Amino acid sequence: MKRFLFFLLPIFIILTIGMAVFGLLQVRFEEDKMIDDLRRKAKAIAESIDASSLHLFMERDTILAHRIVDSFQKRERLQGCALFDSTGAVLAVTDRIAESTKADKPHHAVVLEKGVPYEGWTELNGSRFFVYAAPVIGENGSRLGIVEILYDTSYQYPVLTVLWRRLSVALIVMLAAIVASLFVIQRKLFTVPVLRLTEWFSRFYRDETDSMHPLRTTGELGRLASEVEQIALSLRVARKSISSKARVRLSQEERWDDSKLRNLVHAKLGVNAFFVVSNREPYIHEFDLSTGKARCVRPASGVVTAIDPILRASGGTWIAHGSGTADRQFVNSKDKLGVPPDDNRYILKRIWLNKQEEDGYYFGFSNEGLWPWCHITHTRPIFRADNWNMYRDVNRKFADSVLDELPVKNPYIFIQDYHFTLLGRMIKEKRPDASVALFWHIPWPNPEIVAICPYYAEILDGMLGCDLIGFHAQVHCNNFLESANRLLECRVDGERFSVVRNGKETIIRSFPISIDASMDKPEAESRADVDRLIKEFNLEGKTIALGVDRIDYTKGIIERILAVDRFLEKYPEYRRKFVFIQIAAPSRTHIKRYHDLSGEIDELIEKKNWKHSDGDWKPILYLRRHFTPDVIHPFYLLADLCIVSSLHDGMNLVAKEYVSANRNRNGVLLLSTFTGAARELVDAVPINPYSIEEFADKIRQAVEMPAEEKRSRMKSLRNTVIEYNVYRWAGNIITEWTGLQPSAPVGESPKGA
Ligand code: ADQ
Repeated sequence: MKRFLFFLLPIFIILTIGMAVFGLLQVRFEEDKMIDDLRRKAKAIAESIDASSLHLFMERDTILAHRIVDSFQKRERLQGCALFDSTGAVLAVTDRIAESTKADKPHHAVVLEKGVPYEGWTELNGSRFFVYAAPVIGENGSRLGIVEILYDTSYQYPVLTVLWRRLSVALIVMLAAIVASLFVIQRKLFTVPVLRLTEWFSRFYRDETDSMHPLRTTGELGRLASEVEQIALSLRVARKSISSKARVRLSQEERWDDSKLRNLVHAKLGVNAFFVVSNREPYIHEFDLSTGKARCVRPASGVVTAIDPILRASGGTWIAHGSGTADRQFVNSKDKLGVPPDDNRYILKRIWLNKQEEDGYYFGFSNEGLWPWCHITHTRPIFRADNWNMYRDVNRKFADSVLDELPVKNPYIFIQDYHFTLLGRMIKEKRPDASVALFWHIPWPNPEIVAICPYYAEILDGMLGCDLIGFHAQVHCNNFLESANRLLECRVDGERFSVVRNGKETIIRSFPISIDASMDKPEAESRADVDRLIKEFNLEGKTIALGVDRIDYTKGIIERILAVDRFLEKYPEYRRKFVFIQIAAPSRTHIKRYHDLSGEIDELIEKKNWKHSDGDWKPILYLRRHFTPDVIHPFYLLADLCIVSSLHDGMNLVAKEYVSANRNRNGVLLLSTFTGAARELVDAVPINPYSIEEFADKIRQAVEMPAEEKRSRMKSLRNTVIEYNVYRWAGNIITEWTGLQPSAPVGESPKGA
């Protein structure tokens, strides 16, 4: 509509001005015609007096003069008539204009002197009159007097008003007709073909064009449409042939890598669309506070670390909250952009949340409620009703956005994490044919803990809208099956490892997540960075321990510092010889518990450094900021030991990143037994972060471990991480998932038991 107005407005203004000028000229012409008519009439009267009554002026016969002027009294629209002698004195005047003769009449002198008639306007009793004054000329050319005639022109006003009104109506009707026909013409020529083309494009994007007739449009747009159809056709053919070639290649490849995953995705998903939904986006555009310029950062998030390589390999669309301060500057009209920014491999669609939504759904319900609910760290979960309502609304918002993107046939939607427990059900309600999987990146608690959440029934029901739910560890699957069995009206199938509710089956499986071990730069390339770090932080000859975490109470950062402190107390021979580097990314800082934790860590490090420091040596180096993976990598190479001391962790990818980076196999991994990773990385040195004494001894054991033992442990750890990499993880999920038939619920509302 805006565009139509933009197109129409200038035409409308030009036509209006043109028509108004035409109307004015027309009225003016009519007015001139009427005046001309009066002029002719006045002239005729003046001439008739002139011809018949010369002697009247010569002899100043006022009786005759009165008789003559009286005889004109009844003429149509004639207001009056007056006769003047050659000195300008009145000879006779009709009653109605007697007053006018008293006024000065400068034009009389001109009429008498030049002997030519005068015409003009005069005011009398508040009205305007047309004046015609003609000289009476004797036979010898002498000026005998003046005949002056006044016409009433008031009748012209209503006549002109009626004319003006009729003209206006005619002009408005004409204008409306022109605008209406322009509207119809531009719609037919422009809007309708463009709308059809747009609709066709969006259907093609959603794979809905197969059943449609070809796009028949003539003219320039028709040619464009036909070109688009050709491109669409070749794209479809290319996708199908990629899919069949991929099937052949898949059987030939051994180790899981990006190309094997790509082949699997093409073979199994084929031409079907693949969507990932998560809260955290994989690429965030932020304004740099120092330069004011926008820059793109990858968040410190295990979910992003794991899923980004998969989408790079498979392509598809990732839908996530656009949380960066500069995010809006980089999206197209549909809030999408190609990522990675310098090598577009897949589409990122950003969803905008306002402050209330972010507070209620993300900080409130997800991170003050669900996060501590699922982690056994003795931090009390907080479930606020208004947060829950916002959480539900935001899940609905994401569902609508996902549904907008889905093609007509067989879409696959891969939901990430605890932020979207209701999303699977919401998508399935509208699109039962869609295949939906949820991966739960954190632990799942036992039924006693599940039951403390006032909304557990809706949460379980929402999750059971999915076809497949994945956890990192079998113990989390078992907890989930038991929770469903004990708390919900459903049937748990112990053989198939599934939950059946309202006739719909959800498969529950464990898929231990991992990393892309091939991403690391060769050690030789990073040597310069390592040397730079040694110099910058004065680390020459020191034993380096490393921690890399988001600042989160589940990661056991406090316990790690206490263990380092105890280690130095117990084994003082390591003073000046040992440095612990803690890299920590601020996280969820709006939440009080996180804010307090950050302060607590600052204070504790300060205290311990003060306690142990000696000359230019201090035991703890604290780097509290967000780093890119490229910057973290040399720290992994530098570290003689990496400490992962989570109090509870779904998996923990830092452990795997350290192992992957450790190509020369001289590092040691200390790994909390409460991480998912500890189940796979059995050659790590196990630690219980709650036992500070034992933890300190494990640090010593790691520092003093013989080189041969280090090598053999690390070799075995590396084999596990390289073999069970993130591509295998994704491959296993996709294989399991695509083997399922998407099933729809029979459709009752959730009911807690
Ligand atoms: P997270 O709790 O986010 O993930 P984790 O698995 O440890 O944790 O991964 C953290 C990621 O952030 C790593 O890739 C790490 O390199 C990076 N990182 C840490 N500190 C950083 C910093 N200062 N700057 C930049 N990057 C930093 C959740 C679960 C985990 C699970 C993952 C994946 O809590 O248990 O392993 O999802 O499923």
